[in-house]
Amino acid sequence: MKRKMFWLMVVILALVISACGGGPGEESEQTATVNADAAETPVEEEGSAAEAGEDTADVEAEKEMALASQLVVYNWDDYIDEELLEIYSDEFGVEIIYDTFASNEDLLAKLQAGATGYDVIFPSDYMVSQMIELGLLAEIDVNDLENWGNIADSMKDGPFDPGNQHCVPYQWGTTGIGYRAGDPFFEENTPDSWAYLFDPELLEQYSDGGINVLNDQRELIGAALAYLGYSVNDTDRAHLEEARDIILEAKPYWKTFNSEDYDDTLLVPDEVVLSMGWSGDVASAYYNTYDDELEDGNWYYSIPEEGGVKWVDNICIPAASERYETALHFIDFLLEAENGAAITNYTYYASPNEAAREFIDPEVLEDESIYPPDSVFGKLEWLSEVGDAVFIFDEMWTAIKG
Ligand code: SPD
Repeated sequence: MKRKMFWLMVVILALVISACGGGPGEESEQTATVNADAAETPVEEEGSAAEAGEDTADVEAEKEMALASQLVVYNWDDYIDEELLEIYSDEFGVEIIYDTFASNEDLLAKLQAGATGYDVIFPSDYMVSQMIELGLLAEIDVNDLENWGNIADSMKDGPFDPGNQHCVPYQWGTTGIGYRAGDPFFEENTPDSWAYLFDPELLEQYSDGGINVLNDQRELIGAALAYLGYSVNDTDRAHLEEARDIILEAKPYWKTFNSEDYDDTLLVPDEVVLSMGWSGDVASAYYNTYDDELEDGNWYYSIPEEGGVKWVDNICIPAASERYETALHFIDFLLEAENGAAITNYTYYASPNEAAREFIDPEVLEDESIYPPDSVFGKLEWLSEVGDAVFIFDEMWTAIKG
């Protein structure tokens, strides 16, 4: 593409993106940059060697020649060992532009607003179904992935993506409560119920120390539903209003809504005493505060007795990606056993990669807050897509955050 034409394309793309709106504040700027960068790679680059009909004996080399020069990866915050990105770039000559999102709903909003530059994304279970229905995901054939066999059978063929026709599992975990180990109140009282987030009488006793909740509508409303004795996937308006009301009653006792960097900015520096949290983030706070002399960390994790959510995040290619082959190649790289292990050793989330187990730190594999026993795992629910009730969830969330 001629240079002038290239810049014209970037300007047009930037105008289209700003017209579509990419989400509030900083994030939309970040996306515009990402998209402008992504647009730098001409579409015709991918597969050009094959198109030229070159006779190459070495199939691997041919594959590598066909890779695009850039790949735009959009993931949850702090959810990969970034060294892996460097290794991939160095080994295959593909520059990775890496961007993060805060929730499934933010990711969806970004794609629906017309952001087209992303090549690899990481939605959770229920969001995968929603995105498939909306036609936002490209189809894949897992037989094209050399490392597909590394994935445990129990993690394949999830109800949200039958036959893994769109995505492969990335990491899985649970949602519970993280609490400060040394706090005298929690030494006497283990927060083993969602009441510790929602019951004002309990909250009175420790909210001065700070409480954080996940800034995530399905998760927070799901926890309130579980506390009330309903399914986390309940779509009955009256039940959802009850959930909204107990959240509004508890909200004055909460200090922050944070699901992005709460482990590093709130838990580790003791800015709060209790936080709703995802298993790996709380485990990460535990290991990052680990004291060799005490042989203990400062953050413990508990899964409430009423039950709650178990989840699996997935690696998928947006339908609008123009670097499909490179995205698939990158996914295959992430599925290599050593790489799967490097991800879990970094994130402290459980890996669906069976072959990775031999490379995962034994203390992580043995940690029941990361790999819960069947007796605990069995009483948890997967979040599922809620159809049109998504509008009721949105309405409740607006009232909660208002
Ligand atoms: N810090 C990365 C956390 C990613 C967690 N994804 C959880 C989604 C659960 N619905």
